[in-house]
Amino acid sequence: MALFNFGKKKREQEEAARREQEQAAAAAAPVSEPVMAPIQEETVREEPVQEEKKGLFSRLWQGLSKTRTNVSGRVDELIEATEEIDDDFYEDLVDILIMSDMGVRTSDKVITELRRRIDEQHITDARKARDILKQILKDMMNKERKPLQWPMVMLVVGVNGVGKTTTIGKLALRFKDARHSVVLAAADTFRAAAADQLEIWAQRAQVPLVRHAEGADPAAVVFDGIKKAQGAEADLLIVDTAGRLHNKKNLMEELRKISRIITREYENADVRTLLVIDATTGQNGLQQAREFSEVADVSGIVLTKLDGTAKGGIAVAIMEELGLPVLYIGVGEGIEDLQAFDAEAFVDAIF
Ligand SMILES: Nc1nc2c(ncn2[C@@H]2O[C@H](COP(=O)(O)OP(=O)(O)O)[C@@H](O)[C@H]2O)c(=O)[nH]1
Ligand SMILES: [Mg+2]
Repeated sequence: MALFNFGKKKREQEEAARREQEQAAAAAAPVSEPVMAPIQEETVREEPVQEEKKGLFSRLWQGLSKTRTNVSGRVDELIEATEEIDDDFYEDLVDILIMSDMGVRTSDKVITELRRRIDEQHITDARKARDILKQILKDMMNKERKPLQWPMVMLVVGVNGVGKTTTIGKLALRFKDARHSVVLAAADTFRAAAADQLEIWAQRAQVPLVRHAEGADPAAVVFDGIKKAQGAEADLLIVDTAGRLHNKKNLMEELRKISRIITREYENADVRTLLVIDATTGQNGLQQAREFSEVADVSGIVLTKLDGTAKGGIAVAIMEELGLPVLYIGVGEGIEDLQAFDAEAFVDAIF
């Protein structure tokens, strides 16, 4: 077993200072106030919020450009060509939504609601229909999320190649930047390359990584990860998994075993299972999500590679058809290209 530890001393000092601050804040806060960070952990950074928001939005805008051209471009054309809002208009619009991978059921639901609001408000201008459509999508995707709680274990699952390891690297950096201490566990022991790849990210993020040899028991890696996280009083342990869906029974067993270890060894930790879905796989990805949520208690979705698809409507389908929140989205291969999902910004970037 190799244990990698970077900048330990400095981190410990930072940690001690952070804990002291937290304790002081906790003492000052009313008892009923939960001492937890909001999901938008950017808020604790020191950069000017406005600047950062602009930067984040431009990355989102850039990352969703293919979907925007596909969806917004077609909607614009339709509006141009529409003299009155009639059945043809709704039919063409539903086709555009389906083509963006929103799924037939979800697209129909959106259009039914659009019809209702348009009738109710006696709207005749197709341009106004566009604004209402945007609002409906925002309402649909604006799901309540559980606030983050520390210590936390993030179990990252999903089929091969969807972007699990990359996402973990991005998450590690993100939380570290928000002054949380992070430990990574390479429980994808199926291929040695997986741990090597995670190790590169651990080095970039300057966070410790726990790994075993290829073929080792993933639960044993998780066990050591927990010990490492507890020893360092870390906020967050992120676990990379192999997630071989082709054998559902094995996967279920593996995840169960990992969960048991966490429950037994890390009682006070909040466990979140993040399912990573590759947006470029469209409806297939939706099917994967369905199958995974049958075997694992999925808390939320990370939708990756949105920059590589014109069919970002899959985000709407996932939320609507599976009732699972999209928590983060990947809009590129860079470290900054993982964003906390924001329904408002997402819809504004594709329309
Ligand atoms: N364009 C793009 N590529 C991504 C994104 N996330 C991951 N990737 C790429 O997808 C490939 C597979 O990622 P990896 O993390 O190894 O997937 P894993 O098998 O699930 O761990 C890599 O080439 C990543 O760079 C993203 O948001 N956008
Ligand atoms: Mg991997």
